[in-house]
Amino acid sequence: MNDSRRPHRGAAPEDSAGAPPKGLYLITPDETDTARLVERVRAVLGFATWLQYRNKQADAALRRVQTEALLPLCRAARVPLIVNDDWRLARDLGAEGAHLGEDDGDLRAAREALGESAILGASCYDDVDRAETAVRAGASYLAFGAFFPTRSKSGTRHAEPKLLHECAHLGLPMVAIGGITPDNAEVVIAAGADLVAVISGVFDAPDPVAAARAYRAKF
Ligand code: TZP
Ligand code: MG
Repeated sequence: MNDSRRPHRGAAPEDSAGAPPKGLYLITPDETDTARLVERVRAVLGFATWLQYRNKQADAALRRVQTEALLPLCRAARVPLIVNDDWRLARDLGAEGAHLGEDDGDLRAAREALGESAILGASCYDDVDRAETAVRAGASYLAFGAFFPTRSKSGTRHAEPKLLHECAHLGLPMVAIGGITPDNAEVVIAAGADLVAVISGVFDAPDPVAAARAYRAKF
């Protein structure tokens, strides 16, 4: 279903033909019931290009348990697993990558620890300078947003689609995040987003499978 998924640890942010990844970058909801989390992810994982494990309700022990639970699922589906916030957890468990925001430590240190082939994402919010710095520090992709209102994160900075145009020359895959629905996804894709990162649009949808399919169909 998905040509840009890579099967192994150390997946580079491109497919076998060297093309940038495209599609749905699914992000997990704040689900503290691990069995339920696994089932919710399992139902829609086949539509995802990448999965990010993110859980702002979980403590470190639960995050480890949940990452361990998701890894075999992702391996079986050949979807790279990217751990939010914590590159050490990604390294310790052999996940394919980590996603770091401004409070999550040094990108360069993460790159060094995870190796050249890890998928290393940088939150760049609404900030071109931050994106340029992330490129130099070894990011594999740049995430921008929030493009639209979201209830999944407070205190977001608003990004305009034109930011994606402005950052295209940096040459890394660009991820758009924040309130992205199947209806508004086209706005950010047309502006240059390679992937749309989504939590509630899939996991809070009345029919998560239909929603995931709808995002996938945009690419
Ligand atoms: N970063 C910026 S907006 C956001 C994050 C993690 C939340 C995205 O969630 P949703 O439900 O897809 O708007
Ligand atoms: Mg973070």
